[in-house]
Amino acid sequence: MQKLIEKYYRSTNLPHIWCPGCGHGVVTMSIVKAIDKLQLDHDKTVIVSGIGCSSRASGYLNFDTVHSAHGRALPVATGIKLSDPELNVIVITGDGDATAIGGNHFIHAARRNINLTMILFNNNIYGMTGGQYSPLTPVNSRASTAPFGTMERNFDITELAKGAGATFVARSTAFHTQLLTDVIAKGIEHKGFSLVEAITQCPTSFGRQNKMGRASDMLKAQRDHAVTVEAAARLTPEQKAGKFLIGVLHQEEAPEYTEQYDAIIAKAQKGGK
Ligand SMILES: Cc1ncc(C[n+]2csc(CCOP(=O)(O)OP(=O)(O)O)c2C)c(N)n1
Repeated sequence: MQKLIEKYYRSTNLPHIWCPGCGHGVVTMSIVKAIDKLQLDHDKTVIVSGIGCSSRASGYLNFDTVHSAHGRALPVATGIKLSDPELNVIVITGDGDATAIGGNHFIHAARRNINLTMILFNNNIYGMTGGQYSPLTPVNSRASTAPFGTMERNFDITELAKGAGATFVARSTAFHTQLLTDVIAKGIEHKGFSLVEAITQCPTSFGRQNKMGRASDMLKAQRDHAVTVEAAARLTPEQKAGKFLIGVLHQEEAPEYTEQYDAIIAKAQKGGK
């Protein structure tokens, strides 16, 4: 662990800003472990984030990084990837950042199948700004903007990604860190748009409002409600009620955007033939 911190973190930017018990540090370390597992070239790996507690992660990582604007990590990452398709471009975002202000960018990046790996830190809430509900806040939850409970149904972001055309979709949690590292590595290896939903606990802004106990209780809830894709295949619908799937949820091959773009440039250079 110490070696990974020395190799991949910007010690000058530490300590981090995250609250005690927050899962964002665990998710960040899973990204680092995936990068290390794949031995990605430091000089060919770029990390782009939006704005939020989760998006602070880019500042702690010692790569070429962009801490962009709220909801705009994907357009910035798209520009970087188009300028040099050889780069590994990893996007770090939160549930509010990615699915509210950034929701339109999200569906179009998925539709284009551009070869980016997006890690969505889903803590079910706008953490940084004090617990407002996001499109991923489970319906009937309390939030500072919904003191009597949210009435809007939440997205299942993995289903939305699939429907929008993402060719790799996976989910894990801050409790299931080995699986999280594994699916992030698979997402980076996949050629096309990859979404990894990383479920992470926010004891301060979400857990406290919803009486979910301490951070350790929230981690236990992740443990108790998650079922691997493989285990789910053996369960009855009654046994699966109230559970969510973790692992690789969807993978397919489809034309990748930067390759298609190069082909269009070549065609234009030949006069459109
Ligand atoms: C254009 C714009 N609108 C609003 C904000 C305020 N803002 C900063 S972070 C944030 C919420 C981030 O929530 P989320 O993406 O869920 O990440 P978390 O903090 O929970 O990790 C908001 C609304 C902003 N910085 N820029």
